Amino acid sequence: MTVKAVCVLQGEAVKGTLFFEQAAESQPVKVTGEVSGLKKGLHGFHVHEFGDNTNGCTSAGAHFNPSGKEHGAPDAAVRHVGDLGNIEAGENGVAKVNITDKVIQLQGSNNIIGRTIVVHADPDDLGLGGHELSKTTGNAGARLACGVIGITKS
Ligand SMILES: [Cu+2]
Ligand SMILES: [Zn+2]
Repeated sequence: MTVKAVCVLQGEAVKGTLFFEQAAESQPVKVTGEVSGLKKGLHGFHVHEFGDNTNGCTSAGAHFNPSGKEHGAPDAAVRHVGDLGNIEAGENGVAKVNITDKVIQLQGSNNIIGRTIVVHADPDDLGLGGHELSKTTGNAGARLACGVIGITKS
């Protein structure tokens, strides 16, 4: 069964809309969309644990990590479920998102629906930066925008 979801990112300057689609539980999730208002370059892009934005993006908690692993790159063997790496903004501050991921799901055990997407100020070092935060957050800095992932019409 195909499941579709959407996320509207809200921040002070950064805005965006993301679309999620998964054709079946055994299939990867496609994430597409656009984020604007960014500084040129890489920005950490994650699913955080809670679908709670009551105190802004802070309330979303840490990276979605149901199996208690270390932070890593999307293609690494060891990663948080929520680790989607980076998105890259051009001169115009817009990042086009086109990600296919085999770990996040829209159904079953690693379901991200009801959780929060966060876009960060700095690049995610993918766990390799040697900073004290590399293995937990990728040292991606402030939370510029966030939004809860919600089910949409299939
Ligand atoms: Cu994050
Ligand atoms: Zn992580």
